[in-house]
Amino acid sequence: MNFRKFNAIAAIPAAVAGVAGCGQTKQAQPNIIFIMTDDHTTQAMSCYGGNLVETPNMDRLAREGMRFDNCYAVNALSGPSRACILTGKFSHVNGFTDNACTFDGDQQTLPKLLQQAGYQTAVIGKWHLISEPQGFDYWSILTGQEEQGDYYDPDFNENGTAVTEKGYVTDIITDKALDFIDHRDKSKPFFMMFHHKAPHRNWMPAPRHLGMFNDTVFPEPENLFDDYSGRGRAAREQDMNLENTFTEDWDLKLLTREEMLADTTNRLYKVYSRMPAEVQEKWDSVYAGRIAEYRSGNLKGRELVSWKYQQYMRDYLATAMSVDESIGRLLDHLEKTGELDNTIIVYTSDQGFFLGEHGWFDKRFMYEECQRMPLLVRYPAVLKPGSVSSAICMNVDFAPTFLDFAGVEIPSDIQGMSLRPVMENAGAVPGDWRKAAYYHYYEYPAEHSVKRHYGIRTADYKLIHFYNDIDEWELYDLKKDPHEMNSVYNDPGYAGVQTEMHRLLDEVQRQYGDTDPDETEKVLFHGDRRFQKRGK
Ligand code: SGN
Ligand code: CA
Repeated sequence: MNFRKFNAIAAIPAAVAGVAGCGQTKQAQPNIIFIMTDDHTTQAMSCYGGNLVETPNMDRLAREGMRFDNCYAVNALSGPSRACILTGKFSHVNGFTDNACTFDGDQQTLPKLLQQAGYQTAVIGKWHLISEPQGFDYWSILTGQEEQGDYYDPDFNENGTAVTEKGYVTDIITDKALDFIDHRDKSKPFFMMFHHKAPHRNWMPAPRHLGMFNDTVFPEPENLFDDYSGRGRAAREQDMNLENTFTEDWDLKLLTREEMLADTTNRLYKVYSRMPAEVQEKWDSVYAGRIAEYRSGNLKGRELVSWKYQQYMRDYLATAMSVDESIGRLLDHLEKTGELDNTIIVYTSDQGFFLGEHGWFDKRFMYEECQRMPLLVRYPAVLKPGSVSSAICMNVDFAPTFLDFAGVEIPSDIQGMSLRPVMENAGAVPGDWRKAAYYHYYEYPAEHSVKRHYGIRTADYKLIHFYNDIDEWELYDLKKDPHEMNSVYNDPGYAGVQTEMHRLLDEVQRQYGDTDPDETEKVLFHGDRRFQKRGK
């Protein structure tokens, strides 16, 4: 590790170090560690009641802090979610509507504002916004595979210099984060964005976790065999299902070493070849049984989908183990260095994910499993341990929340709102709190074929409009139909609810300035770069 980079940091923001906001002293500014994983979802966390796996370190954050049960992505895709978090603004305002965009780093962002207020700032891990980070004193971001990065021996851009690190991505990102904490300028508070790649597709576990769930049979979601009869064309015409979309090589890893060596252009080989020989050996032995089982030819129809679901869960959940361990390492480290209680520690993911619900993997839809983001916050100075909040929150709220705690005036053009009143109130929802989360997804036509849509989610209902390619509305009664199996749009029994949800949607779109989605689409839609290249 090159410590000179941290020494260089100390010199940079000296000119602004005294500019603590709102007359607060610098000592009053807490450190902020924002841990964000990629595609981790609440169903895979025991503290959210998930029945798949234990996540002891995430559970510790929930036990010692606050769990938010209604935090939503406003555009459930990586780049867009990250841009919303950095700016506190919706996609149509920050300009990053889909993964083929390039982030306009010249705009106002959270790290720039915190830096101006005397914070030392860093981003480590997945960035995915194409343009070089601005507002960070230190960055070490994943490069390669269109910035998704690699699981093994990943490449980084470290303050403008290309470096390849040996080892497993989650461990390396954690090492870098702990290193930053140790070697930072200790005269300042710090803001660190600590962004994991795991557990993103194609779900490659750390060597120590390879095969750990091979003998585990996971419970299936009750709607694994959804026939989409209760919904419209968007659900039927997606391309993100285990039955047809899930690939034998990339997703299921059903290639022997010999087969991979015979076709070194295969994507699985490309990532396999990054692993050291002893890990490749372990990989070969772990996947041999799976390959043999598949090739026995006995798996067909529903049984085959169930089997794919088991393999998917084995890889996804084993990959996510490294993230839980990373949180454990971070908490231990902060405890040892005496920084644990004066640091706001946030755990979230760029969006949720489908773990077989509706027969799907991936995200993008405004349905519960992926619209909902995990959000855990530990900060004992303010938060009641073990508290839970049902306040409707969005990822655009993170920036104003951190600014608020840092004593920085929240710029009036930021669209999210500070969660501080909820946090200070043991999670209780203030009387004047917002009634709906807004959503707008743009990336279509593109990989996974999820049609563009917008909508709102309130405590009890969800209204969605698929407005492009088709013109279909869906309405869900979330109390009666939590798995969103039957749209009740145009059901006379819901006429009043429907009218009220339309009124609220209009109001929210006016409030956020997203009144003409068709126009936004013409101006901002970029399509999916890889999809265009493939010409699919
Ligand atoms: C890759 C994945 C997709 C995934 C996108 C976006 N395909 O393209 O399955 O939806 O990333 O994910 S893969 O064949 O390369 O694995 S995001 O989280 O970065 O938005
Ligand atoms: Ca993601």
